[in-house]
Amino acid sequence: MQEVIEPRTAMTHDSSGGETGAGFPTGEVARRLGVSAVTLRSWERRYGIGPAQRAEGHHRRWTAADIARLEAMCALTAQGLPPAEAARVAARAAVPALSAEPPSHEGEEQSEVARSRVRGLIRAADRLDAPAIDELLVAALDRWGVEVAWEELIAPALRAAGRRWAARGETAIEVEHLLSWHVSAQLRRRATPAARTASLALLAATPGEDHTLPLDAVAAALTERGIPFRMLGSSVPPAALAHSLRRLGPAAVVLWSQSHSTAAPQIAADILATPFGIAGARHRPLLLLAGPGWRHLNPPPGALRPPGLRAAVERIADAVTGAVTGAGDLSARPVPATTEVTPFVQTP
Ligand code: B12
Repeated sequence: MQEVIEPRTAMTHDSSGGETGAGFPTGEVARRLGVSAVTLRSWERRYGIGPAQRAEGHHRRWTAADIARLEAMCALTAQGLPPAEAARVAARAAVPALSAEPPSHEGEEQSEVARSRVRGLIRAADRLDAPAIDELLVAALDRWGVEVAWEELIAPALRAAGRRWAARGETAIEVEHLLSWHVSAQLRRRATPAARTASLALLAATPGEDHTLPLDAVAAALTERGIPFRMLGSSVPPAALAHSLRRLGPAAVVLWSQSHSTAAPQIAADILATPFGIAGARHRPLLLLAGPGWRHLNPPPGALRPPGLRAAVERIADAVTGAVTGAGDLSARPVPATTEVTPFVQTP
C-alpha cells in the first residue's frame, strides 16, 4: 500500500537475512509514510512500535524491518483496527490482506464491518494517505457495489469529515478536499454513460452548488444498473439546464442542492413547466429534488424528494425503463398544452 522505502545509507544483511545499519531518521520515515513524526513517537511510547536501535546521541534510526512494522500499522489502522490491536498484529509482522467482505446484512455484524471501514477511511484521510484511501474505496465499490459502498462507507465518512471541519475550522479542510477528490475519482471511473438512447436521466447541481459527490454516486450506480445518463455537474446555469432538457428530453432529472442557499425552486418549477417532444405528445420528466438543500420545500406534483441514493436510483430506473417500454407512467407523463404548475410551498 505504501511506497517501498529504500534505505538511504547502505544496509548490510547478515547471513540470516536480518538487517543491520544506520537506518532512517524519524522525520524521513514519517514523510514517506504520510504520518506525522508525533504519531510515530506516540505509537512507540504507547504501543512499543519503535525502532530496534538508536544511533549515537539517542536519535531514532529506523531499519527496513522497523519500517515494515510501521507500514503494517498504517495498513491495519486504515482497515479500521483500533491502534492498540493494530500494533499487536504489526509487532508480529502479520499483516492480513485487506478483507473486503460485503456487509452481511445481518444487523449488528453488518454495521460493525461497515463501522470499522468508515473508521479506517477516516484515519487514512487524516494521514492524507492517498493509496490507502483508494484501496479502501476500490475494495468496497468492487465487492459491495456503488449503492451499498456509498451508503455504508462513503457517505458516513464524508459526514464525519464535514463534522470535523465544522468543529476544527479551516485547519482540517485539506482532509476533506483530499477525501472528496478520491471519492469523486473512484466513482467517476465507474460512471460510463451509455450511447444516446431514447430515454435517459439528466443529472445536474443547482447554480452556486459545488457539492457534486452524490451526483457522481448516482452516475456510477446508474452505470451499474445499465441506465443511461448525462451529467452536467456542478453549478449549472438555468439556461444550460433548459437547453439540455429540450435537446435530450430526459425521462428523469436529478437536481442536487446541498444547502438551503442553493435550492432553486424557480428552476425546479421551470423544469416541471417545460414539456418537450412533438406537439400532441408532449412529456415532462420526473423531477428528483435531491439533497438536504430542498429539505424545507414541499415538492410540487411531478417532483419527488428521495431520501437517499438507493431510493433515487430506483425511481430513476423506473422512470427511464418505463419510458422506454411504454410501461409505467412515472416520467413519461403527457401534459396538456397549458400546464398549471403548482407553486412551491415553503415549509417552516
Ligand atoms: C465534500 C464536501 C465539500 C467538497 C465538495 C466536493 C465535491 N466535489 O462535491 C468541497 C471541499 C468542495 C466543499 C466545499 C464547501 N463546503 Co462542503 N462539504 C462537503 C461534505 C464533507 C460532504 C458533502 C456531500 O457529498 N454530502 C452528501 C452526503 C454524504 O451527506 P448529506 O447530504 O448530509 O446526506 C443526507 C441526504 O442528502 C441523504 N443522502 C445522502 N446521500 C444521498 C444521495 C442521493 C442521490 C440522495 C438523493 C440523497 C442522499 O442522506 C443524508 C441524510 O439526510 C459536507 C458534509 C456533509 N454532512 O454533507 C460539507 C458541507 C456540505 N460543506 C459545507 C460548506 C460550508 C462548504 C463551503 C461553503 C466551505 C467553504 N468555506 O468554502 C464550500 C461551498 C462550496 C459550494 N459553493 O457549494 C457545509 C454546509 C453547511 C450548510 N448547511 O450550508 C457542510 C455541511 C460541512 C459542515 N459541517 O459545515 N465541501
